[in-house]
Amino acid sequence: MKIKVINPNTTVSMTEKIGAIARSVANPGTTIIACSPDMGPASIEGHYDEALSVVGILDEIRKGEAEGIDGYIIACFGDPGLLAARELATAPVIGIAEAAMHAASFVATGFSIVTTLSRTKIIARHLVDNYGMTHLCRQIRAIDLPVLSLETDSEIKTLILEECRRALAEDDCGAIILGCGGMADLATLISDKLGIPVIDGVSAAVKFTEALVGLQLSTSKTGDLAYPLAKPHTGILSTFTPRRSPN
Ligand code: 2AL
Repeated sequence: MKIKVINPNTTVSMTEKIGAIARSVANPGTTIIACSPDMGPASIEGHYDEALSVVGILDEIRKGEAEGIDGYIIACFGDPGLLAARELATAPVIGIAEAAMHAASFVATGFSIVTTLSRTKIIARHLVDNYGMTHLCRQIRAIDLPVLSLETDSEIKTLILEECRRALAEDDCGAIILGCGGMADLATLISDKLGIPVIDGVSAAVKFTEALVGLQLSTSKTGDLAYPLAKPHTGILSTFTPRRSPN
């Protein structure tokens, strides 16, 4: 099966890291295609970045549907454009935040999230509430460093580890979720050091996508996830007019 892992930011080193982690957990018969959109922000750290990233994500989904992709992963912790992507796709689409929270709910009765900048905590909080995970989320923590410092700052691993250690000591949580696609390579290291399940949403999303494809479950085209209605789009969105007819 072919899984397209879309890093919604345009930072190539992060896309490569996310792709490598996805491949390391994928089944032998799974091909991981990791990409970032042609257009979009270099990192996603707020509502504005999220909104601008969605058009590029939808472009990758549209191309993927023509390429025979079996499942998609949106590899940014805000799960930007998730429901819009599901409208465009027949194949399942999974966001890394929802995958991580669901995985955590299987192995613990409470989790904390450790993310990047404090301003992104509200995005995680909205997702926790939307996904019905409020009763499980003990705390949302931030290391207060920008996303791209994950690519450049060698000290950042220690900061994340220390924040996870504080979560374990103070939050009464049984699992920790890493709140950024760029932290995908840190879960095993931190889990080994702290002796607690540490969940990277990219890995969880790969395994959930494989499960859904294995179960022959595709995105429902009944109701609100039906293909978008055909109508003209103007300006720089003129190529985004849906080509498929709605059901
Ligand atoms: C993210 C993420 O996962 N990738 C990105 O560019 N921004 N979200 C976050 N809270 O760090």
